[in-house]
Amino acid sequence: MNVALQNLVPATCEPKTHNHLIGNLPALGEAMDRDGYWFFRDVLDKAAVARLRRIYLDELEQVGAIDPVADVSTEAGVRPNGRQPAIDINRISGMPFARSSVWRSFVEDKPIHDFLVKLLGEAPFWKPSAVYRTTPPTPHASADRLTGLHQDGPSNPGIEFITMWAPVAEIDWEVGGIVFAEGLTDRVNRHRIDEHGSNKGIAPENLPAGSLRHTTYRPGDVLFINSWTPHSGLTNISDRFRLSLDQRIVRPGTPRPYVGEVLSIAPDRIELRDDSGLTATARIVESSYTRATANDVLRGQALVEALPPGTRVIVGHADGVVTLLRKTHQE
Ligand SMILES: O=C(O)CCC(=O)C(=O)O
Repeated sequence: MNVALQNLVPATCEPKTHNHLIGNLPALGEAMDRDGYWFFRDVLDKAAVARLRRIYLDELEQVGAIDPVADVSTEAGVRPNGRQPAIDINRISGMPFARSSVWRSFVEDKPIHDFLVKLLGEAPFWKPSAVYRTTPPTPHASADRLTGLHQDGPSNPGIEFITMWAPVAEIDWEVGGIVFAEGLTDRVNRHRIDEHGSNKGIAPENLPAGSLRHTTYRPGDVLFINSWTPHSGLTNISDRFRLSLDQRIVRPGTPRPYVGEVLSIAPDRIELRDDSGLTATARIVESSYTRATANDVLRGQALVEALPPGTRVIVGHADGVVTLLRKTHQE
């Protein structure tokens, strides 16, 4: 990369590690509220991560993006074979496995489940919006390497959650992965808000200098991000795929959203069957953040058409009013 472009790439520092807090729920809660993340080194069972990686690699092999890896170690990642698959392989949403609950089999793999229960003090309640990332090298995609600085909270109001982000193979500075701002946890919506009320990206210059964190993420490491913490993916300027998984957990002790299937929907109300078997109705009002999977707000007929009966949705709610209505994805 030439020097002028290099100057646009934000400077980052190493994050803290929070391994010493595991088992201390109050201290973990304070760290999440203060630092805006937990970063744990080498805590996830590597065999379980390797099983997940195998699924990613099978998919990439199937679409012809990599040559068979056979028994070669893939912890450090895999290289594209130079062929151009017919589908977009940045996220595996178009690939067959995205339609099955691969993330669920990973988090229910016993050592991973046991770690999560120890960490949270209870079994996780998932807010199901999984993203399987298989980013190929895209060296010229963005001069500052940021794919979109954002907070997860403002587009999911009424739900207290943390994002779990795990490398599936090694992700160093060139492979990219994720950058996140330390210490920015105040509940301020830092996005530009467009005329429809949709949250649009955060300008990097609005973050305090020196706040961004990045490290070489290795299989076994896992990052959890506060929903108010600004973060962004980084473009991949390496010669390997970036392989990672992200999913969301409702913060223990906070109200759970409905997660279930739309029974009926109108511009001002939704009725759904929650996965617990309960049927619920909630009113959609001006302040409800209503969307599909992208952050763009949908209203009226556009909303009704985007979420027809049978659609799986997540509904944040308070006093019978929708705070968030959105589609789940990749369950
Ligand atoms: O992995 C990335 O590229 C970004 C992840 C992210 O923005 C998220 O999980 O909310």
